[in-house]
Amino acid sequence: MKDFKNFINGQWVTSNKTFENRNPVDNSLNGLVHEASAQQVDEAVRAARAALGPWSRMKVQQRVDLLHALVDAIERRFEDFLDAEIKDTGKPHVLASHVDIPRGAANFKVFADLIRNIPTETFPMDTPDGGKALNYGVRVPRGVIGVICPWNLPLLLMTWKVGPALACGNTVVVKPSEETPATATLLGEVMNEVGIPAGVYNVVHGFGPDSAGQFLTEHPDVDGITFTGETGTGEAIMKAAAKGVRPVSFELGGKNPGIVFADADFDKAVAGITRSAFENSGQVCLGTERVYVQRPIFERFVEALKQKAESFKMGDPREEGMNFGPLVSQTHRQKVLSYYEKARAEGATIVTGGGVPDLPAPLNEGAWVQPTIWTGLPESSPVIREEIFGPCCHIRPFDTEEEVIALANDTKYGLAATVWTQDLGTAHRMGEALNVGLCWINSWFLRDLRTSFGGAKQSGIGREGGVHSMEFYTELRNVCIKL
Ligand code: NAD
Ligand code: 6OD
Repeated sequence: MKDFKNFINGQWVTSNKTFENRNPVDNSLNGLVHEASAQQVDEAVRAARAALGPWSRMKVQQRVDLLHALVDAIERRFEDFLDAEIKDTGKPHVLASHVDIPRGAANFKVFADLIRNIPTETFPMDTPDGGKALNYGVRVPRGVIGVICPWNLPLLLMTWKVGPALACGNTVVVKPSEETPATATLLGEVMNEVGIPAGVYNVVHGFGPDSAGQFLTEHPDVDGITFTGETGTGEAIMKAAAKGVRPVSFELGGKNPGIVFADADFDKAVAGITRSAFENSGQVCLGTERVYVQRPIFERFVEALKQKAESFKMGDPREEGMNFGPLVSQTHRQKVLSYYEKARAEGATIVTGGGVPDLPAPLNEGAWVQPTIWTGLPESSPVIREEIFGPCCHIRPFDTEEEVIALANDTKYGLAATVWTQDLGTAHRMGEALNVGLCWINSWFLRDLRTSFGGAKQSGIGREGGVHSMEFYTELRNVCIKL
């Protein structure tokens, strides 16, 4: 059994208040998490503040070398990270080993490389007295960054923020999700191993309200808050950040459309929507919970997706061939099952699933639900309007491009869309018409880390990725020199 301690100023810090961390595969106990007190969060912020000067003034090449050493160390301890992530989330080995952990390392590499190659603007100017002046931009670190993370892709989403933050010369205090403390804690060990100075990376464990999340976001010495999670939590954090007018970067919820035109490559579209609806058991913010299929292929598509959904293999995530895991927790399972119940009560046609799978002990103690497909619900249904964050989707037929654009955009969210068509004109028109931050055509979750990432409407504030991350993790200063 593990003890997940706070990592403050390079030291392991215990708390007299602990809570259990359970494996959602079978509800077995992974370990105890040490919940940080307000005083411990304050110590973490102070440590980050003290480390800020030396870290930000360190030669860029030295900082870059340390981050590369960190990448090497994550790769060396790949199996430890894999084991921690699988135990915390129950996600299949194939997913954690191909997506989560490699991205954990890549997030440091990409931003370490980028930081050496960022141009800033210059504006030579004529002055009123007939002379000359030169304006140029300097990017300086924002300061101490509070990083609040969700549980669905714990290492990937945490390092997606910590990578650019550290590369730009900031220091961080990370509050991982209470559901998934393991990889953020392990990263502390690796930080010490490679010699990242104490206080540059700190981890405080706990919950949101009246716990480490609130203590961190309300702390007056935190200069900026980057958050990934639910839109409602974003509202609470925004209120906390308003005190002291601290900037925020938000990656929030979604209710993303998947759109399949009749001219799409049918098999690729089915495979693509299978991934976007069910990967990570639907616990991906970019996932597709609303599918719109053009009428001529509607029946065939529903049948093909049903077959895919019924072919997933559930079980021990480390076993060969397992490709579908449980939800992250019993609490989240209750939420997802409540939508399964709502769909039934509203008279949806349940194409497949709709309940809990019949699994042998000890898996029957885990947080499993069946992959589920519905048809026949009105667009006004909460099942179609609200983010469920489970392995489920509703499929509806459409006739025209204009109609599907209106359907897809009729939501308070605007995170992502996936569109399947072989017509280049349709592809371009959809890329322009869909009100989202990310539009994938004939693909889904295909990531180039230099591109912008973020959501429109209530799906987020700001963009991260490549040079866009510099907008949040640095302040741009204009220097004007009269020559
Ligand atoms: P959540 O909002 O419940 O929790 C996220 C984090 O916020 C946790 O660490 C939690 O402890 C903390 N928190 C909660 N209340 C807080 C408060 N008042 N003050 C400070 N911190 C607080 O989200 P979740 O359930 O962990 O993750 C699922 C959600 O995240 C979904 O809505 C999903 O769409 C969203 N998400 C979005 C993206 C994106 O890139 N847009 C990516 C992944 C997940
Ligand atoms: O790929 C990324 O950078 C990213 N932020 C993915 C988010 C996935 C959400 O669940």
